[in-house]
Amino acid sequence: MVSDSKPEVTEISGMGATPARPSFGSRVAAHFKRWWWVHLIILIVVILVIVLPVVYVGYPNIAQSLVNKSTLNVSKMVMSDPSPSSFTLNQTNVIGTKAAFHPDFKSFSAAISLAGGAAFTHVQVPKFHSRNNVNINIEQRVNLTDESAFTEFCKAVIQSEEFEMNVYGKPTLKEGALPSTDVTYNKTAKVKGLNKLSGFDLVDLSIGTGGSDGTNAKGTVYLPNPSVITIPAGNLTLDLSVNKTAIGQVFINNLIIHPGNNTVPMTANISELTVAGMLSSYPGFIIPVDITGNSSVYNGQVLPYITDALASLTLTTQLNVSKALGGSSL
Ligand SMILES: *[C@@H]1O[C@H](CO)[C@@H](O)[C@H](O)[C@H]1NC(C)=O
Ligand SMILES: *[C@@H]1O[C@H](CO)[C@@H](O)[C@H](O)[C@H]1NC(C)=O
Ligand SMILES: *[C@@H]1O[C@H](CO)[C@@H](O)[C@H](O)[C@H]1NC(C)=O
Ligand SMILES: *[C@@H]1O[C@H](CO)[C@@H](O)[C@H](O)[C@H]1NC(C)=O
Ligand SMILES: *[C@@H]1O[C@H](CO)[C@@H](O)[C@H](O)[C@H]1NC(C)=O
Ligand SMILES: *[C@@H]1O[C@H](CO)[C@@H](O)[C@H](O)[C@H]1NC(C)=O
Ligand SMILES: *[C@@H]1O[C@H](CO)[C@@H](O)[C@H](O)[C@H]1NC(C)=O
Ligand SMILES: *[C@@H]1O[C@H](CO)[C@@H](O)[C@H](O)[C@H]1NC(C)=O
Ligand SMILES: *[C@@H]1O[C@H](CO)[C@@H](O)[C@H](O)[C@H]1NC(C)=O
Ligand SMILES: *[C@@H]1O[C@H](CO)[C@@H](O)[C@H](O)[C@H]1NC(C)=O
Ligand SMILES: CC(=O)N[C@H]1CO[C@H](CO)[C@@H](O)[C@@H]1O
Repeated sequence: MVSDSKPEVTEISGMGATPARPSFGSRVAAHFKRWWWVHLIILIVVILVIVLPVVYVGYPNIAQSLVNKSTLNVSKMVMSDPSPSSFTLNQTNVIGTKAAFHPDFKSFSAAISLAGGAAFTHVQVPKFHSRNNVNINIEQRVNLTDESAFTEFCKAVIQSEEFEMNVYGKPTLKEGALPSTDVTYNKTAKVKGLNKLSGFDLVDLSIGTGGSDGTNAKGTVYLPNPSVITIPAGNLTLDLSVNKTAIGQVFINNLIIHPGNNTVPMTANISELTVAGMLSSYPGFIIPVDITGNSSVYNGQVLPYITDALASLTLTTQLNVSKALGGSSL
C-alpha cells in the first residue's frame, strides 16, 4: 500500500517543480523510499539489542533477585524409621514472596546443612508453582552423606532455642512465555529447636517397684518439645548421677519426641546403696540428679547422631528420695 501510493506523490511533485531543487521533505521521502529496508534492519537490531539483554540478562537477574528476597520457613519436620545412615523425612516448607512474579520451579536437588556447616544430605525438592505461602512437602528416604555434619545438626536441634538450616540448590524456573532461567537458591531458615528439653522432669519415680526386666524403679518422664520437629529416639538409655557419682540408669522404650508435651513411661535401675550413702549430704533427702544421654538404639542399631546429641546435654532435676521410696525406708 505504501509503495503503491508513494510513486504518485513523487510524480506529482516532480511535475510541479521541475526547475527547483526537490524540497527537504521530498528528499527525505525519496531517501526512505529507497532505503526503507536499511531502516527496518536498524530498527530490528535496536529492538533486539534492547530486548535480548532484558530477556536474557535482566530477566534472570530479576528472577534471581526475587528468589533472593523470598523467605523460607519450616512448618513441620518429621523424622522417622531411622538407621545409623538414613531416615525417612516428611517436611513441609513454606515459601514467602511479595512478588507478582509466580514462576514454576522444576524439581531440583537441594543440599541441606546447618548454616555454616557441611551438607549432611541432598533432598529432591518437588516441582512447584511459587506464590506467597505455598507449602512444599518433601517426603522421602534421606541418605546421610556426612554423618558428623548430621550429628552437629541434631545437637543444634536439641540444644538451641532456634537454629539456622540452610537449603542450597540450583533450580530452573519458568514464568509464562519467558524462557527458562536457572537461579541459585541459597536460603537459611530459622527453625525452633528443643531448647535443651528445658522443663524436662522425672515425675512419679518410685523405687522398689521393680519388674521382671531387672530394673527396680518406674515412673514417668515429661519431655516438652516447643519445636515443629519430631525425633525418633528409639530405645533410649539415660545415665543418672549425683555430684558425678553414677546412681543408675533410666530406660525409655520406643521414644518418639513429638512437638508439644510428651509424657512417657520409663523404667529405671537405681543403686539404692549408692543413694543411701550420699543422703547425709542432702538435707530433706532432696538430691540433685544429673541426667545425660547414654544411647539411642533403634531396631538393634545404635543411632550415633541421636546418642551423641543427647550425650552433649545434661539435664538436672531434684529428686525427693523419701517420695521416690514411697515411705519405705532404706
Ligand atoms: C542474590 O544473593 C547473592 C548472595 O546472597 C548475591 O551474591 C547476588 O548478587 C544476589 N543476586 C541478585 C540478583 O540480587
Ligand atoms: C507427610 O506430611 C503430609 C503433610 O502434612 C501428610 O499429608 C502425609 O500424610 C504425611 N505422610 C506420612 C507418611 O505421614
Ligand atoms: C539411599 O541409599 C540406598 C542404598 O544405599 C539406595 O538404594 C537409595 O536409592 C538411596 N536413596 C537416595 C535418595 O539417594
Ligand atoms: C549461601 O549464602 C551464605 C550467606 O549468604 C554463604 O555464606 C554461603 O557460602 C552460601 N552458600 C553457597 C553454597 O554458596
Ligand atoms: C541394674 O543394676 C544392677 C546392679 O548395678 C545390675 O546388676 C543389673 O544388671 C541392672 N539391670 C539393668 C536392666 O540394667
Ligand atoms: C561433691 O563432690 C565433691 C568431691 O567430688 C565433694 O567435695 C562435695 O562435698 C560433694 N558435694 C556434695 C553436696 O555432696
Ligand atoms: C505443655 O505443658 C505446659 C505446662 O506444663 C502448658 O503450659 C502448655 O500449654 C502445654 N502445651 C501443650 C501443647 O499442651
Ligand atoms: C552407657 O551405659 C553403659 C552401661 O549400661 C556404660 O558402661 C557406659 O559407660 C555408658 N556410656 C556412656 C557414654 O555414658
Ligand atoms: C525396644 O526394645 C524392645 C524390647 O527389647 C523391642 O521390642 C523394640 O522393638 C525396641 N524398639 C525399637 C524402636 O528398636
Ligand atoms: C518429699 O516427699 C515427702 C514424702 O512424700 C514429703 O513429705 C516432703 O514434703 C517432700 N519434700 C519436698 C521438699 O517436696
Ligand atoms: C509465614 C511465615 O511464618 N513467614 C516467616 C518466615 O520467616 C521469615 C524470616 O525468615 C519471617 O519474616 C516470615 O514472617
